Amino acid sequence: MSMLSFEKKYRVRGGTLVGGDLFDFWVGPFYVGFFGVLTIFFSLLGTALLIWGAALGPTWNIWQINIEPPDLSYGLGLAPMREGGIWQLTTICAIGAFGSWALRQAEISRKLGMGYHIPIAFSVAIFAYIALVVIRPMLLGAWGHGFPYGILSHLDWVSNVGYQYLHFHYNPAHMLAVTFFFTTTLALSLHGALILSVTNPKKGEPVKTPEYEDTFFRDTIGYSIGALGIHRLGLFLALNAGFWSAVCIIISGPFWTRGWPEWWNWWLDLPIWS
Ligand code: UQ1
Repeated sequence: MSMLSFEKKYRVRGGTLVGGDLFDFWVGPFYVGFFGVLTIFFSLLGTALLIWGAALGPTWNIWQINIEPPDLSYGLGLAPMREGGIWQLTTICAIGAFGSWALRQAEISRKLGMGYHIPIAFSVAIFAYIALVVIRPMLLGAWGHGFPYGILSHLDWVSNVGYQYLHFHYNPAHMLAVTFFFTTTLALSLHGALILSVTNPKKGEPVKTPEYEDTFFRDTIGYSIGALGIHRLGLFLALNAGFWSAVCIIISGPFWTRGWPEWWNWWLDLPIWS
């Protein structure tokens, strides 16, 4: 089926999560929907807030623009706009935009009769962001523990929070997250290379069959995970990368306040060495 006749068949009303036919239409190639409208609303408002915050600041240098969260003394209360309120409203807009985007993905999945894998995967990325700017600040008792919105300033925040725990690479959840990130790149590079190698034959030669894919890996490592399996593995690796990233920052402060190298003293403290 050509793309044009496919779209005629599947671009039909229905499958929305709220509001029935409200906003159930397309603009050019884009599905709009209630959550498309919400995404645009939150994105425009959030961007306007960031531009306002930049206009108040000392620089228009794109690298140095910085929108700070409120001072720790404001605790979990609302701060005046110029003293962190802009950061607080921007955070609400960001969560609103990301959440609406995930729900728009869910509506499109429903329309197409597909699984919800894409919005679920995206939700894990949203969870990692919410861990940084909502969950950890609430557990620590102040919005000021959120990270600042700026290209260089957020890098400084990551560096400073890392050194606050002496050596973040000793954080066991951070170890898991890093390992999952690297393994994700390994899996995707193997998979991408394998698919391109079998689907780009020399001129005049046919595309190779899945048996070639399986045989390559059986010949090299004695095992092939299979065409469906590699995608299950890839999704599992990527979701775990995001999940353990969120865990590693949530436990830093709320559940462990000393240096992370010291956490490993549980090993030296085992009653088996004497
Ligand atoms: C694999 O076994 C496989 O099945 C044929 C793929 O599918 C196309 C792959 O892309 C890759 C990378 C593998 C190898 C992966 C493992 C974990 C053995």
